[in-house]
Amino acid sequence: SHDEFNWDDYLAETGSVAAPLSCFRQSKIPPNNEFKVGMKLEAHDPRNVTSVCIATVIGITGARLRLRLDGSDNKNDFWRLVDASDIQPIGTCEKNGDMLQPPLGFRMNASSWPMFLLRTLNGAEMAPASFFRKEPPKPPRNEFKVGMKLEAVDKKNPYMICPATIGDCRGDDIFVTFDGWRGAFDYWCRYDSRDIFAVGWCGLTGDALQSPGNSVSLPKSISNTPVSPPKVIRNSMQSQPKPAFVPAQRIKKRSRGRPPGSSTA
Ligand code: MLZ
Repeated sequence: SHDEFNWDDYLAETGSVAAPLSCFRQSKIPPNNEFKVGMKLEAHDPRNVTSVCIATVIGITGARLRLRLDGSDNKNDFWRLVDASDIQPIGTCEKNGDMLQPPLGFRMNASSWPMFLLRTLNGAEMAPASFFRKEPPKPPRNEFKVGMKLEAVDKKNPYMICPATIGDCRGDDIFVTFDGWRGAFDYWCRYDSRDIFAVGWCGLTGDALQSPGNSVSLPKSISNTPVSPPKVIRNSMQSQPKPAFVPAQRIKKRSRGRPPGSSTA
């Protein structure tokens, strides 16, 4: 439609550059997603990564799967690329001599796990091994630079992939800032995170790339004066007007977060 977000226009209007493909731990061409809703697979429990659990595909979005651990509630869904290293066909765990574990917060008595496991797998449609793709290798080093644009998973709303800018780089860590959201969703992650993608990724996978937010940060010197209070315009996602194309990080000296594990001393 006429007000759809367009990277070419946005990069031109903001005078910015896209982070090169070689920066990302992603395949250059997004992997095909052949999974179907209802299929079962093995997944490491995101809240207890040493446990391998049974998961069901609850939804499909681009090259990602929305997963729910069998025996868990519906409040802890997680999203994984079809080439994620922590999902595998059913039977892999046993082949490795390991045991399938109940998810953290298993909704039944632990003693009922063996029977639950039998029942959940009985007659289940298992995702074939050919649907799982090999995880791409990590780029040898962090090649991101401050100001580069990318598409990134909003970790607070992990079904969303949004336009973002590299706000800072420290060693192997990068600060992902979301355009037009005044820092509310920003996070540090490693340069080889599977949650960040090159500009154009969503266009290739068919994912709905969100539009930038429309919040504009004014410089402190202006926003602190009584005549111009800090302007925060936040519309609902349903009715986002065309973004102002003023990346906050260009006009505001940001108070940056710290990379994980860094000391303030
Ligand atoms: N409903 C939320 C969505 C924000 C998504 C931001 N992504 C960077 C809100 O409007 O706050």
